[in-house]
Amino acid sequence: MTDAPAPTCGPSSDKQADCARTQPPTAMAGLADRCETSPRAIAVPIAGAERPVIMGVLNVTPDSFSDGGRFAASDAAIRQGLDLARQGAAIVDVGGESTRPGARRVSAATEQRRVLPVIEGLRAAAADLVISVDTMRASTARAVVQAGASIVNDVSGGLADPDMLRVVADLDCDYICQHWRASSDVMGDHAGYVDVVAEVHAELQERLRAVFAAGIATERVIIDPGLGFAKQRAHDWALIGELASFTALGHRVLVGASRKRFLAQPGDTPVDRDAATAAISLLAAKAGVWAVRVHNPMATVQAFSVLDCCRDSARVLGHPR
Ligand code: PMM
Repeated sequence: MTDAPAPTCGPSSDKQADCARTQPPTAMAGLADRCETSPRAIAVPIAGAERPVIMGVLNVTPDSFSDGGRFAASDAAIRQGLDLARQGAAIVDVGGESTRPGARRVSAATEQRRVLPVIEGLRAAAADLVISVDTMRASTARAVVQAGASIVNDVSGGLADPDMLRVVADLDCDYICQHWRASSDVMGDHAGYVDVVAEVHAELQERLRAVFAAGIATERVIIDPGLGFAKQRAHDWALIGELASFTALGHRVLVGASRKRFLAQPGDTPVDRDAATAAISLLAAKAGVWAVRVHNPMATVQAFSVLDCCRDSARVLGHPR
């Protein structure tokens, strides 16, 4: 875990996170009810934190693979964003363009028409909530940061828009640089690797050189191996097994496994994958990952509570884990 700075807004106190952190496993049912029901303040990603920050997924799209269409209307999306925060998300990641396999790009105008009212609504309802925006466009990045977002989540790592890195450097906001090879409609054609872990490392390092050359500060950067992006199932699992090699690079690391196809069981639907997602969140915690991006924060909060209780018990017994 690096000395990770907080996103640039809001206070560091977080009563709900403290509440979640201190619940024993037997008390986990109804955890959210016992925590404050108001939207959460920022859970600052602190150095040496023992559990990752939770980023809740809010897709304001008609076609995302898991929640596509459910939150396409702004008021429903704002309600869902606040609910993600109540469940335990310290960050809400708003997306206006689907990146599911096969998805086609939408125009900048469409993307911004979807996300801006939601960011404004969330900002008005929860002044301290950290808002991230999932966009590959510099113009959208500029508009959303002006509207109150603190993090630009660029799944293309600056490859989709030649202006992105310069604009992010200018905005001086946090930047998620994800491993990416090609846009979603053709990424399946680019999912060939000899050594996926080595190649994702090398390609991310190349992106980081471009990120720093553009003037983005090191402490602003969060890296992401890009599970499901130009990856086959076996590639995703190989990356999961080597998460610690990414955290060893010294940057904050974000992992987005939630409900993805590599977690699928025969005959399931994406919402059936929340338990598997929570299990990945635990592996991510063990690897020192900074944040996990999930659709169901409560499942991951419960998984983290198990980990906390395990650690607390080990400390009491004098065998810290
Ligand atoms: N996955 C999706 C979208 N955005 N952003 C980051 N940083 N990492 C991811 O793994 C990621 C992402 C696709 O999943 P969704 O359709 O459920 O949002």
